[in-house]
Amino acid sequence: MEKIAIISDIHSNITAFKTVLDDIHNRGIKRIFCAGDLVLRGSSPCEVVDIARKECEIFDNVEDKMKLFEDEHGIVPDIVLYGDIHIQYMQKFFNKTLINVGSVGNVVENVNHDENIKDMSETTQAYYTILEGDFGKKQRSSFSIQFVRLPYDINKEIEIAKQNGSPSLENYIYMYLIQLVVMEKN
Ligand SMILES: [Mn+2]
Repeated sequence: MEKIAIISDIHSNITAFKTVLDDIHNRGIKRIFCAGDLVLRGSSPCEVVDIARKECEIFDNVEDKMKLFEDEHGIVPDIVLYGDIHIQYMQKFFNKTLINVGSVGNVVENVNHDENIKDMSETTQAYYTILEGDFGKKQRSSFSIQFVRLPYDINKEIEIAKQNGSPSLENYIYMYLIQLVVMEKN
């Protein structure tokens, strides 16, 4: 069986991106699909785009790709994956499955219901998704979905953003890498 990695919403976060790529390579996964949002905010837009073009198959127009897939294979997909909302989940709709692969560089799962817990690192990691199965087969066969979350060095990412003069830096830190602000305030 073949494994593929689906990543999305890197948002110029080079530290999170490299952490995810290292993990994918260490698992021996050869194909990486990227569902978009490579840049906007974050420290390193150019470097992220350069690396993504080398390492990933980028979905530039998902609707066209799905139409092409349906026409070529005569199959209407049972499982649809997407990014964009930065929240990783899986949901069943009757006999179909919808999966959000999560965000590499900008999770919005900054959940902390206990003020005594100042460490937000559990919900501010780099997220992506692995699929394992027999790709291209028309018959149903064994299929696995794996949600991955990786700790990465957010302090290092903020340092790079400062060095590169990223726009709206304070807002970026607060809105997108919020646990540091929470920790510093306490
Ligand atoms: Mn996004």
